[in-house]
Amino acid sequence: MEEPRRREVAGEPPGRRQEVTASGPGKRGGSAAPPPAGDADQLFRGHWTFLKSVPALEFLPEADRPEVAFAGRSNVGKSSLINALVDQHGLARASNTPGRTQELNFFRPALTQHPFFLVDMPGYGYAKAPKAMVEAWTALIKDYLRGRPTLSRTFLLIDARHGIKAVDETIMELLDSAAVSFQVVLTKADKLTPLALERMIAATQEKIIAHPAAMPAVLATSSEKKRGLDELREAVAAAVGWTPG
Ligand SMILES: Nc1nc2c(ncn2[C@@H]2O[C@H](COP(=O)(O)OP(=O)(O)OP(=O)(O)O)[C@@H](O)[C@H]2O)c(=O)[nH]1
Ligand SMILES: [Mg+2]
Repeated sequence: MEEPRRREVAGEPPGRRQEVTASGPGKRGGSAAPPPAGDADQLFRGHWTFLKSVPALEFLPEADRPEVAFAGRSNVGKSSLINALVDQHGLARASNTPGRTQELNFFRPALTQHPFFLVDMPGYGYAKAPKAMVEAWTALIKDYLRGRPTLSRTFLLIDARHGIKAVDETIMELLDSAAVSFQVVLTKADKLTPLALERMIAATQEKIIAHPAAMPAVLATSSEKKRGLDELREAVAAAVGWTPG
């Protein structure tokens, strides 16, 4: 398997933002431009299965294929977005109650001509959970994001109503220093007017300029209204090195 991006950008000089972003999401492993719109559907078709829940790094599945992780504050809509992406209600457990996902959950497509994992992560920044629990989740999230060699890209979910918060900045800095490329995805876009959403996209783009590991494009999604899903599928497909054919 080709070396993941994190190794490509590790230790590069400050100008590396160009390296990370210039060739767009298709850059991983040196692959070409992203596939044409709509084609990435093929990668998500068919049944998806839950592989395992990982409470500590020692239980991670073998690092034998690329994976993309969905990270973000508690309740931002990570699990819902995974379900919408694969069009399979209830694959990842979503809930009204913050702190629903407490372990790293690995999902894989049943059609395995291009094997990869989608990883649903526990949310961070949930102040009401017991301190010890929060510390354990945070350590798991950080250790995983920093140390997983086959993590091709992290999709960092941000609630479109609230924008990037200090705790998100901390995670972005961690991803910068570990040289793990990440893409910001706004969630719950259905809660905003089109104008407010445009403004939030622009404001978010401004904020991520400072982050060398950030993909420049900010995606806007709604799991509820099934918006922005094709763009996200294309970004995932490019991140895991898939090309149509
Ligand atoms: N309006 C709206 N609500 C959404 C959307 N996506 C998720 N939600 C709601 O947001 C709540 C949290 O969704 P989850 O998918 O469980 O969020 P999560 O980030 O996985 O949460 P944790 O696992 O607790 O960190 C649920 O009540 C969802 O129904 C969306 O696109 N639009
Ligand atoms: Mg969840």
